[in-house]
Amino acid sequence: MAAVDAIPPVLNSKSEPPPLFDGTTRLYINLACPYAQRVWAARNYKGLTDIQIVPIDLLDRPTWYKEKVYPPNKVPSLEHDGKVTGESLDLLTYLETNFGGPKLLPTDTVKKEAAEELLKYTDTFTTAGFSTLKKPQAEVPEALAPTLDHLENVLGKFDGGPFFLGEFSSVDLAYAPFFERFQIVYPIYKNYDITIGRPKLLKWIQEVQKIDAYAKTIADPEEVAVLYKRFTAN
Ligand SMILES: N[C@@H](CCC(=O)N[C@@H](CS)C(=O)NCC(=O)O)C(=O)O
Repeated sequence: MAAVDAIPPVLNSKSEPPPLFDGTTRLYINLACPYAQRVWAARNYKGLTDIQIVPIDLLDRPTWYKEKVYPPNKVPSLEHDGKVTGESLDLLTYLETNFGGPKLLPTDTVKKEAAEELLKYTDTFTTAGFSTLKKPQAEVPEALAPTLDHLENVLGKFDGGPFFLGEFSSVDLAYAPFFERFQIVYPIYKNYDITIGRPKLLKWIQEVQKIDAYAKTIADPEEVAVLYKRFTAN
């Protein structure tokens, strides 16, 4: 079981902004957002506790977030060195380049190429995952098979562990929050287990969720189920 870190209060439309651009590094997230979770878990893994976590209520968003922090009005975003940047995959690289702690991206050429390809492929995977939630149940296994089978085959390509590159990396963090959610919602809304016949994926999900830095970011499964109902056609 992961030690539970105290999560700061969620800021909403009634909340005052933090003292912006005072030199503090802040990671703005939403507790249910899989994109933000990627970066939050990377921050934990690297032990970057100086990066303050600022959870935002996206359904009752503070106006200052868009006006003063991050005009695209999405999470995650990172306030660092007098500027704010976003996009979860870019932020994974940003953390790697600008902060210390254990590395999450490989330097080895072959693994670097594999990482780039897999990070690029996350869009294909998330698009398939979300669009298939809207399909009739009978069409689900076939619609998801190409992406899930591709990832099942990629796993195990490298020795050294159950992770995409062998060792744990940003690639795992890029996929894990979405698998976490799809593994909850597909059985409920589509009577389909995404890991059936895919033992490497199942093992991978279990192993990622054991990593303390990630475990501390796992969403409440009941909240995920309720939230994702709107992505289904049910
Ligand atoms: N491409 C962005 C996507 C971020 C994103 O869509 N975040 C959602 C929450 S999970 C959001 O902020 N939605 C608010 C909105 O679109 O207004 C990333 O990778 O960071």
